[in-house]
Amino acid sequence: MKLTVAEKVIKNHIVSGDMIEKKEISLRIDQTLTQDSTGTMAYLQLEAMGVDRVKTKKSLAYIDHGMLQAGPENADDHLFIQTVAKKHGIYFSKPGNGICHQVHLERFAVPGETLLGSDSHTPTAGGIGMLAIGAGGLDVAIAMAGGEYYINMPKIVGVELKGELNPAVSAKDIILEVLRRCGVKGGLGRIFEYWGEGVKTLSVPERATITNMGAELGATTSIFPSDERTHEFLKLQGREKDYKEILADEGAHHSENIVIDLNELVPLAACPHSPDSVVPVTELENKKINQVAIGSCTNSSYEDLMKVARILKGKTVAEHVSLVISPGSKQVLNMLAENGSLADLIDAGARILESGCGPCIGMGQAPNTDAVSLRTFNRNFKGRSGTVSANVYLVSPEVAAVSALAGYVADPRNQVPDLNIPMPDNFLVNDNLIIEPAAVSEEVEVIKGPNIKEFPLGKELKDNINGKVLIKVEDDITTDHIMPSTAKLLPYRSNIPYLSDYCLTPCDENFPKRAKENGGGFVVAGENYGQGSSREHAALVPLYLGVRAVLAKSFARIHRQNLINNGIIPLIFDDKADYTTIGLLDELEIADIDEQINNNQLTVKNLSKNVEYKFNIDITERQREMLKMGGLLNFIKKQNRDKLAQGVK
Ligand code: MIC
Ligand code: SF4
Repeated sequence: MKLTVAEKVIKNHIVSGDMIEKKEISLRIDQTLTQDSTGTMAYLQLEAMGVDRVKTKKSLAYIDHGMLQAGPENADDHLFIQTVAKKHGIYFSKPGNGICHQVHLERFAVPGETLLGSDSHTPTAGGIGMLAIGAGGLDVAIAMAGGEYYINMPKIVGVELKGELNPAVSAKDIILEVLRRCGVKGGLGRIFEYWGEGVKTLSVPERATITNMGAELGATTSIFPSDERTHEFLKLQGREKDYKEILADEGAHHSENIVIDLNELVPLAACPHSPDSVVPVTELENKKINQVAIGSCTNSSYEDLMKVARILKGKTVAEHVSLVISPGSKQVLNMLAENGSLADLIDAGARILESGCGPCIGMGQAPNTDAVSLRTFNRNFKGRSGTVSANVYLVSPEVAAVSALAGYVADPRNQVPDLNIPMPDNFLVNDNLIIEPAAVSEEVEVIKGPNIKEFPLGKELKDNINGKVLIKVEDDITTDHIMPSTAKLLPYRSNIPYLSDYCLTPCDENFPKRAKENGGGFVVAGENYGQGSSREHAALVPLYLGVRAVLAKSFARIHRQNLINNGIIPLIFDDKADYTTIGLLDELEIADIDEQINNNQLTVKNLSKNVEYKFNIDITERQREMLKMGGLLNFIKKQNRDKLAQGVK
């Protein structure tokens, strides 16, 4: 059988199931990564599983999100993660070392291996030919413990790249074009595999920009082949030994096909407030801007920032524009410092931030009221910048830089210097901010500051569930709506009770109060509920508030799994028209749940309106068991107890 790159990696890692579209398979995981804002929960869960040392080839704990440190909370989280990592055999990347995805690509990602990360942009490593998937913290904890990762075999979408990009058109424009065509729900249940003559024209960091933002399609992951460009990148990183060629077999089959002629692409921008609201930059030309932010795991590589430095060199940022730049990693920042480009950026008036997520997740640099902010990031959901009234446009570094100078949205074609940035002779390698795990676990004390609180555990499913509709929301509700992550809230990622007062408040500020007064109940939602991040908090916090089921037209992949992992039932309307008839505070009942759930079909009675709705749940046998037991952790504990009991016999 002729295989694609993704299929080859899957085939090498498959533990159970067959590679048949939509059928459940489980994969052996070689590497894991966590970052601090999801990591605290993942490590509390690892501890709860009673695991001594991780069983993966390599596991990393990065600190890159909560770095504002306006109080002790973030630093307490960092200390917890540092000590828990040291104890359990996990490498720790200190704050300042860079954004997890950028550092992982540079220093750890290996073609042909599997990576599971508690961050939705984990597919960045697909740029190097790794099968890299984003998941909730609990799934990552299980992978660290040596468990497999379960998915339904995705469809493989072949994205053929023809030709070559024109000057000042960039990798960001390729992924914006894919988003323009497929939309934020278009990737569900799919892997986007890039192939064709255009692939070799793209460097590994450019490929990583594309696989990174493939997360915005809702895709399982995206992947490039591992070829001579991959070889070149790994060699310059001093990691030639990690190289392995992985090419698709000639004539390998893709279930769906997309063709992009790179020669015809133009600079694009995603308009507020969705990454798929894509238009040519020319349509926005001369729009006055207030802020430009360059960085994030999408566009903060050495190559990206060198282009920006070339554009800014000898010029000055427009009077009314604030330009902030957050380099993706210590390696990138250090190389810019060494070759003088950092001086060019500073000289032009850029505000240089430390290497981390920074403004991408609202950690500082919130723009002014009603601002127009141009960002090289991957998400422009309303309010994510920290300013609810701001309008955020997602663009390439080239567009961002020329616009920062002009003070207006500008087209970089024909007005910029030569942007052909050759690969450096060598990347500057210094892993002194990577802390190795302890040889003897017992010697390490795990330090838990007062901000580290217990997390809620789901309960066994009762046969009948009653409750009120606590909120009704529309399509495309993101996890940033469900559990906002501004500078004020991110420090409380290990404190579920505190976060509970902010759950779903961007949609309805009375939701937490209503949920508490009614002792929990139901959430009703439109299409693609839970799109965006992998944050498990978007399930854990509703669980804490007593949410038992979410009734939606459809769900985003990671969030749906997070709901199941935490014992919340994700129900899908059989007839989408029923959505309109359910009202806020309607009393709902699901009876005989145990039996109904076995049939994958559930009837929900609306006692207030005296009508019945049909839902399907479309879960696997394993997920069904999990829901019955109140979530994945209970399920794993039971499995362990069973194994122990068998051993005792
Ligand atoms: C994001 O970009 O939304 C985040 C913040 O990196 C999240 C993780 C989180 O919420 O902690 C993600 O992408 O999964
Ligand atoms: Fe960090 Fe932003 Fe990337 Fe999320 S998308 S990992 S917040 S840089």
